[in-house]
Amino acid sequence: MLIGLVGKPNTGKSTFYNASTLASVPVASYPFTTIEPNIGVAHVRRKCVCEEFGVEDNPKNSYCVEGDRFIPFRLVDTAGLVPGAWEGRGLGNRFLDKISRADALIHLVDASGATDLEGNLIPPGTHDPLEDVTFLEDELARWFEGIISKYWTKTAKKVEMLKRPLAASLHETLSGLNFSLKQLRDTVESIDKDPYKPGRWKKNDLLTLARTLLRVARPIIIGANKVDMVQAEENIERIRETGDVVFPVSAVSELALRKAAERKLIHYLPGDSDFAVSAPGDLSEEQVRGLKRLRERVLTRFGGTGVQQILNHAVFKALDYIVVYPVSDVDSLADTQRNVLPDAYLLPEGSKVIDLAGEIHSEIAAKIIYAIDARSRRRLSPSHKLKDNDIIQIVSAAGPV
Ligand SMILES: Nc1nc2c(ncn2[C@@H]2O[C@H](COP(=O)(O)OP(=O)(O)OP(=O)(O)O)[C@@H](O)[C@H]2O)c(=O)[nH]1
Ligand SMILES: [Mg+2]
Repeated sequence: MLIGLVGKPNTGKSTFYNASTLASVPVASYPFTTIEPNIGVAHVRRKCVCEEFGVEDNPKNSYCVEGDRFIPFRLVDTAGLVPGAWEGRGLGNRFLDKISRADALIHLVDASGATDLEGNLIPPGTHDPLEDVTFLEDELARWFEGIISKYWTKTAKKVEMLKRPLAASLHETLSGLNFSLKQLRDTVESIDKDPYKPGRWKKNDLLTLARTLLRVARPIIIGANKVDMVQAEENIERIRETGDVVFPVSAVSELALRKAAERKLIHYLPGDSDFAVSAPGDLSEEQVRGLKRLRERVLTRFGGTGVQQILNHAVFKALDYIVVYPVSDVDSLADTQRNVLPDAYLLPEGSKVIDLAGEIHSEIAAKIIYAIDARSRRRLSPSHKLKDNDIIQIVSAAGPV
C-alpha cells in the first residue's frame, strides 16, 4: 500500500513527510524545493492486542509503545503541482505518474493562505485555499484522462471486436495504474454511457470517466496545513463546506514534537493530544516558550497536530484496511524464534487467510493446509475472511511460519 502526499508547491509536503518518517529531506520556503519524489516508511497507530492477552510483545516489523502498535506502510512525498501540470507545466507529469499509482492521496493545502497557486509566498490570509482544492482534483482528472485517451482505441477494440466487458478491457489497458477490476466496474456502471459502444464515446466522456474513476478509486483526504497560523482558522471551516474530509494539520509542530521526543526532552507519541516535559532543566528558555506556544496554538485547539490522525484516517477509514497478527503458535502467540506477536500486517478489508499467507511467503500460501484463530482456537479454511485484530497461525506444508 502506498499513500501519496500531493499539493501545490510550498504547502509543507516535505515537512509532513519528514515528520511522519523522521527523514530529513530538504524543506524551504520557496516553490519546487522537492524535485525527485521521496519514498519512506510511515506508521499507523493502533491499540495493540498485547494488552488484551496480557503479554509482553517483541515486535519485529512494527513497534509497540505503551500498548500502542505502530505499523508501517509506504509514504511518498512529491514535487509541487501547479495548474497545467498535466500538460507538462512546472515540474510536470513525471510526478503525476508516481502519484497515480498511490492507493490514497493526502492533499496538503496551505490553510493560512500565505502562498499563491504557484506556491510563491504572499501575505498570510490573502490566498483562498479553496481554489487549491479544486485545482488539484482537476489536474489529476486530466492526467488520468490523458492516459485513458491514449489507450482508448485499443480499449474500444477489445470491447467491440473481442466482446470483452469495458471494465475488463480497461483493467488490461490501464494495468500500470493499480486499479482493481471492481473499481473499474463501479466506475463504468455509474457513467451514463453505453459500455458496449466505447468507440462512440467523446473526449468529454473520457474526462467524466477519469473524474469518476478518481472518485471511486483514489480517496483524497485534505490536510489543512499550517493551522499554527491564526489566518488558518476560518479557512478550515470553509474547506469543510465543500463536503471533503478535512483534517487540521500542523506539520512543523509534529516535526518539532517528534524531534524533541527523539532527544528525550519530552514524552510524546505521534497522535498524542499533549506532551509532557521529561526534564525541565534540560530545556532552554526558547524551547520552553516554543513548546508552550505549540501547545496553545495547536494541541489544545485541535486535539493534536493532525499528522497521525490523517495517516490513520487514510489507511483505516478511506482505504478500509485491517490489522492482522500472524504467529507460529497460538499458545505462545510467538514466531519460531519465540518473539511474541512479532508482526502486524495491514491488509485490505475482505482479505482471506490465503491472502495473509501470500503476504508472508508465496511458498507458505502455495502449500497452505489450514489456519487457526488464536481467540476461538477454531480451524479456518484458506478462504476464511479475516477480521480486524485477528491473530492467526497458518499451518502449511512449507513448514512453520
Ligand atoms: N507555519 C507553518 N509553516 C509550515 C508548516 N509546514 C511547513 N511549513 C513551511 O512551509 C514551507 C514549505 O515547506 P516544505 O515542506 O518544503 O513544502 P513542500 O510542499 O514540500 O514544497 P515543495 O517541495 O517546494 O513543493 C517551509 O518554510 C516550511 O517551514 C506548518 O505546519 N506551519
Ligand atoms: Mg517538498
